[in-house]
Amino acid sequence: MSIPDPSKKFIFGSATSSYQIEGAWNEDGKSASIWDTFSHKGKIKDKSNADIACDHYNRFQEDVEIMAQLNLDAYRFSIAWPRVLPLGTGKPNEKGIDFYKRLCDNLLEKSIRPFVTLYHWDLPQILEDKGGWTNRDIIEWFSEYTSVMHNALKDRVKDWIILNEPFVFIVLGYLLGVHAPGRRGFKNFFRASHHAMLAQAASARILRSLDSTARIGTTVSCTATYPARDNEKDRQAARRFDAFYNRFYIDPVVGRGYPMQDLPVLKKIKKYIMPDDDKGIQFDFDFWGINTYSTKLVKRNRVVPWLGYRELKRKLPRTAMGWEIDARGIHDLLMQFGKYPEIKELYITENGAAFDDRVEDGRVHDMNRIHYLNQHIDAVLKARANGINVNGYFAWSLMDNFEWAEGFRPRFGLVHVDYKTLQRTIKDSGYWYRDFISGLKTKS
Ligand code: IFM
Repeated sequence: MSIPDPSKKFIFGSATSSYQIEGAWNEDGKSASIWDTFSHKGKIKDKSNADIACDHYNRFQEDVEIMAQLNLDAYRFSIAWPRVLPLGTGKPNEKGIDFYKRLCDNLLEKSIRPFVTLYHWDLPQILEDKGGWTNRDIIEWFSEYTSVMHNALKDRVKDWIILNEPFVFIVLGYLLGVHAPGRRGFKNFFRASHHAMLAQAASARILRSLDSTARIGTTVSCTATYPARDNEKDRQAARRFDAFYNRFYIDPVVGRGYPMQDLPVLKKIKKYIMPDDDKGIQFDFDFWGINTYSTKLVKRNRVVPWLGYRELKRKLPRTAMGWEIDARGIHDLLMQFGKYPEIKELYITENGAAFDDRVEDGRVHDMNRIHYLNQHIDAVLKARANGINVNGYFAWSLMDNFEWAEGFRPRFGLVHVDYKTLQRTIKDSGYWYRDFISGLKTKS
């Protein structure tokens, strides 16, 4: 069994995250994460929780079989920190670690390359009780966790992703309080942001020092933004949006600093920056992962406090999340960040759409998703043809799962999951993706 060669060929995969699919929330020594606590408090739209979710923890072999049937080159998944370090730090939980080893072994047997995300939002509750991301000690906690996971998976994994979408877990979890841990306010937001950047770079440096052949990346959520009208006011609004949603967690890492010029409110972060931190948050990643779903049209609006822009709704088709469908965004983001000289390689680490899917006679005819994927993959390949070094696309998601504060209603999967029976049904989009991938393989 060997790790598939990370050569320059374009890879197609799919992505998931631990809390959204694993279930087994308290099995085999796992402790509670902030999402267990948050959902158990009834904070989710449909009052659900992911105690069972897709029960992937107990059904991972079946799921890897499905991935093989879909012809996937790669699978991106995340580690549940409280499953492997129930106290957040200290003694590792061998049973939890063993689960990820077995998952990787199954993937490698099928020649599916594992891309491991270290943090996709399920912080151990015990660390949140000490302040979570607002406590600067998280740099040490996260570093320790990184070493434990590297030691556990070093023979099985070459591709590491440090964080998933800092914007989302920090803005929604620490500024607006609509995601776990449900905290609010600028103070929490800026502290958590800066500490996440420091912890991210520290973790990446540890991986690099432990394994010079590891490929180390991180992911960001991005939304291409366009001015509503062709005037300076709206262009400025678009720059502000871009600074906040897209560049806030990229620019400081590549040495450009927090984009305070474009969005003055970001200056508040200075209070939490200690001497030498500007170097401490930098890391020369091997690759950046872009997660993107939609685009925005914005207009200057002084009434909206501190942001100074307003989003405009368009008459575009929408997904079940209400997100407008506009495939030019994925192309334009790749062009924008692919032109950063500091960025070596890009992947689309998430892209996909939720629709109200139904199983009919054992099939799910999700033409709308096929159309969405087709358009978006096309736009990615166009950016590649335009000279951008983008080398992979991961569909979100392998299977329907727990969509955070929205609960189980939105279905993003290539595979339908019946949450009562846990039966998996490959959707038409899954078959389409399989055929699309094999078509490309036969051509190359
Ligand atoms: O389900 C999420 C995922 O966890 C992070 N990126 C966006 C997806 C869809 O909302």
